Amino acid sequence: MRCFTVLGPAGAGKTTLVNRLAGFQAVGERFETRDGLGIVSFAFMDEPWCAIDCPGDIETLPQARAALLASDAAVIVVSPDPETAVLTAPFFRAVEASGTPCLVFVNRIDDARARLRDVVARLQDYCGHPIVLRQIPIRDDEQVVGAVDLVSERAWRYQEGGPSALVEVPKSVVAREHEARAELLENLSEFDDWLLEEIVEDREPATGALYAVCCRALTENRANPALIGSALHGAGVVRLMKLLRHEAPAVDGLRQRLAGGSGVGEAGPMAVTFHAQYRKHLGKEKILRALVEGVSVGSSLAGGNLGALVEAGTGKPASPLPTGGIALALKSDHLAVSRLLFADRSDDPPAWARSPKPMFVRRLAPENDRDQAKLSLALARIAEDDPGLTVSQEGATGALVVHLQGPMHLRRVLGMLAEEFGVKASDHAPDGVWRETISRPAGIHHRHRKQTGGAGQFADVKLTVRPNPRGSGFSFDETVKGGAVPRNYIPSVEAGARDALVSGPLGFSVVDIGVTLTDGQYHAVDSSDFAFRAAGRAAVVEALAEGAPMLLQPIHEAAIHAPSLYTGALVAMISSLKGRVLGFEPNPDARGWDLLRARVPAGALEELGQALRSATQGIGWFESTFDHYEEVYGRDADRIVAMHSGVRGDRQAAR
Ligand SMILES: Nc1nc2c(ncn2[C@@H]2O[C@H](COP(=O)(O)OP(=O)(O)OP(=O)(O)O)[C@@H](O)[C@H]2O)c(=O)[nH]1
Ligand SMILES: [Mg+2]
Repeated sequence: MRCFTVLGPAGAGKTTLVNRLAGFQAVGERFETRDGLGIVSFAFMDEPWCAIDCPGDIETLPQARAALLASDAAVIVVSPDPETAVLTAPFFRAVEASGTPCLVFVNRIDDARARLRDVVARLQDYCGHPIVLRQIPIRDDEQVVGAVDLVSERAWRYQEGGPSALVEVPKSVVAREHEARAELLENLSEFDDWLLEEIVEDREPATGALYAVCCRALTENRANPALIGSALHGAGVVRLMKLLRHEAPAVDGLRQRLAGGSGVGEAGPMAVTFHAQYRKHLGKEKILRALVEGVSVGSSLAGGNLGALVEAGTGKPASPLPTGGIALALKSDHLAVSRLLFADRSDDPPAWARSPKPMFVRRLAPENDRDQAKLSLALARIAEDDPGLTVSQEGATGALVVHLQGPMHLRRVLGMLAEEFGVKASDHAPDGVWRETISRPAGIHHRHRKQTGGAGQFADVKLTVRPNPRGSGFSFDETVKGGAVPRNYIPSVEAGARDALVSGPLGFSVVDIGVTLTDGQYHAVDSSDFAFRAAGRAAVVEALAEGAPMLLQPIHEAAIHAPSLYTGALVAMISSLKGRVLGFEPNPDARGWDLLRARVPAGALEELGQALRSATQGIGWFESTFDHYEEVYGRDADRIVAMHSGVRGDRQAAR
């Protein structure tokens, strides 16, 4: 069985196209995953095929990347509108990173207003390989009514609801056809010396040999052929399937790609899992593609036995799978998703199949406090299967923080928590990660003394606190003379000082201060580790308040990815968020994209995510890492402190 992934911007007509293809000879029903991937099996010229229809919504790009793990080829479906070419950028980028042979289907040709060559030129801005136009449209009164094939030089007239009819090349397109064909040959001659020679010698290359060059160009992933058609009217879809059939590689090409090179022989993976979902009462189902012959129920795969295999669309038993066959693996708990499966082990997928850590961050809390552990467990289960989700815990509070693809993804995760795991949860803005320090030294003398029943507590300390350089953290030393504080109690004073750092006078944890214990007193009976720890803590608490506390905000360094078209707008946007642009340059790994580096206050990251999304039609994203802390003064500081004490108040009230 051969398999390709269909992807492209929302509304380009991917689902319409896949339904058309299935119409040739459908096998069972379309199988739809919870996140919207459609798995469709059909036959074309009596050979089995499978198409994976990905939603155009950017939030499901992680699923599309995973689908490429199981794909011999990719079809990028686009609209014939040069103005929307930029929307294809994320799809070209994902497919190129994966090395999947890719063809472009310019759909909705019935609705085309622009010139096809302008459309292709704008698509080329985002595609690293040459896009090689294989057909040109035949127009009748502006309306596209057919196409001329540039290799065979045959013309076809579309017929509603039936196969296109072979016609003579209309006189009106002859000149354009010659021009486009010359361009095609020139493009192809770049990968073929024979063809180059034919052209130089002004000979007419044989059609069969020309097809062979086309086939190599796609199989070796050196060019992307482009076809035109209308999924809605069934025009050009047979041509598309024929191109895939004759020119796209079969499953061995994928196996080699996954093994990271050529000549894999026995070494390549036997199968891949590219999607999984949990179903209440049924457990987990994984979608698996066999890359070799003989994968069947009971087969040893990833160090365990395959439990059950059923067809995705019909639920019928599907064992043994043909080479390249796709099925749902059930009762196979040992299989994880997005893995390369060998008999005795499973490997991580190549880096291109993994998605960057998403930038949309929310804190989740159970509606019922008692469900905290259940929520944590359920999120971990969901994240196992969801390549677009990561879960972490907030350092100070232990709250559960999810990194998601966007608001729709959040809704899906909350829905799954409720329906599949019975946990109702609500989402909140993540806590800020501010810190505080002091701006001047302070000295304190504190005596801890208590008389409780028989035994008393006594500890007396004198200490100073001072600001440490930014980034140097906490330090402790002592200058105690003559055993005023006995050696064995000094670590307790330090432990007390550290206790005081958990929450400073402004309500944040305290960094970058130095504490020196200078003097003190003790009592032979009543002094203890406990008493000195309490004294150290109280002394530092008082000293911090004396030391003119100051708010620090974390500054992140963000790497922002967006088509270069948007870079100007992004530079302005970053300044308005009090960030600083460090520089930008063309992204060497993705044609048409810039990589912009900026320093941005952590408190502005959420806003950066939203602004970036709306400025780039959802295409741009960033990854950020903590860089350093910076002082915040004046009204900005007051606002953050007030907001934070409000949040703390709310949470305490909720307990
Ligand atoms: N005129 C015209 N309309 C089309 C064509 N193909 C699809 N459409 C229409 O475009 C709309 C979107 O089509 P879909 O197939 O759902 O698009 P999609 O690419 O699957 O969209 P998402 O799954 O949302 O990303 C539907 O109303 C289709 O009828 C076409 O060739 N010509
Ligand atoms: Mg669709």
